[in-house]
Amino acid sequence: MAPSTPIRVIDSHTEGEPTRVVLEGAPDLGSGPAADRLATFRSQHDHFRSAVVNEPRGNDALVGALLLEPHDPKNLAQVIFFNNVGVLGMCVHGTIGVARTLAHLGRLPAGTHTLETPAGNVTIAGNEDGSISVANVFSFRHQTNVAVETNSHGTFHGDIAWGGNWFYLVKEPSVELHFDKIHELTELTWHIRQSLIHNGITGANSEEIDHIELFAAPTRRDADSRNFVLCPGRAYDRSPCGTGTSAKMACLVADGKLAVGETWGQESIIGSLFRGTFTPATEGGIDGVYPTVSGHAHITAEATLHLDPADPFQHGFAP
Ligand code: PYC
Repeated sequence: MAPSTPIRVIDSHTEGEPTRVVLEGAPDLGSGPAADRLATFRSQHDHFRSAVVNEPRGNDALVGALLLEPHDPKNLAQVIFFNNVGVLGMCVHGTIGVARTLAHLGRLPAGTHTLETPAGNVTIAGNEDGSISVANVFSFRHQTNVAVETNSHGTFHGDIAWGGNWFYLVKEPSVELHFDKIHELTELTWHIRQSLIHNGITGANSEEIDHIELFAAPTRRDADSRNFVLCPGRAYDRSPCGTGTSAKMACLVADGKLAVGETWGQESIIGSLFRGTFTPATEGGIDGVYPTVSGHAHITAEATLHLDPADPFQHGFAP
């Protein structure tokens, strides 16, 4: 049987969290805005998503990124992110991975460049220390001190905030934020997420809160906080999660705990670091911030994926 179109990819990791950028072989999604292409990808090409990021070619933590022609030619590119269970409106670690991939290909001229994402346009820039900065979408706190009762772990209190994805930011985690506790942290945050759904607790416009973020004191001297972030498909973020760092900064600013000109150092559960700064803003009557998040990414592989029609697992599998 003839194999399908080869899929050319470049893999990288950003502060430990992997990204797979699809350069060639993606389905034709037209030339519209990112939100329209995302809708087409989600409704018509889910098998492609699964083939690229799920086993046997990928893993639960892997985030895929389709690198597409921009809708507006003044932008550098359009990017559609996806993971082991679906699509993502925005992903900061993935954007840093895309920027590192473009630089590796010699396709990132000096200066700042705009990328179109389904959550809005973001700006990327390379820094002298080798890190990459992402000026993220408008981020804001939606609700504060929301209680959620779990059957298994008691009641938690947290803020609901948007940083390009919806987050529930827990104030008092009952499990120590230590790498040895990954299993317990995953169980805990999964229960919190299910309890949010069960109790009808959502982001704005009834949107599902699909990221849960816990905080504790940092172990690094250059960080202000350490986090654990559960992603939608039950994988934990190896990086400090850039959309989660954006949501956190929006909450800190709303509480008067982070001032203009200050840098927020967010450490991940594996000990890697994002640095965040912000510009205050008001959009649609909502006070929030435009966060900029910086981190390092490294290329790990260049590959061609093959989907063999005779392979019963050609489109991947996930639990
Ligand atoms: O860095 O924004 C992020 C992110 C979202 C999900 C995984 N990483």
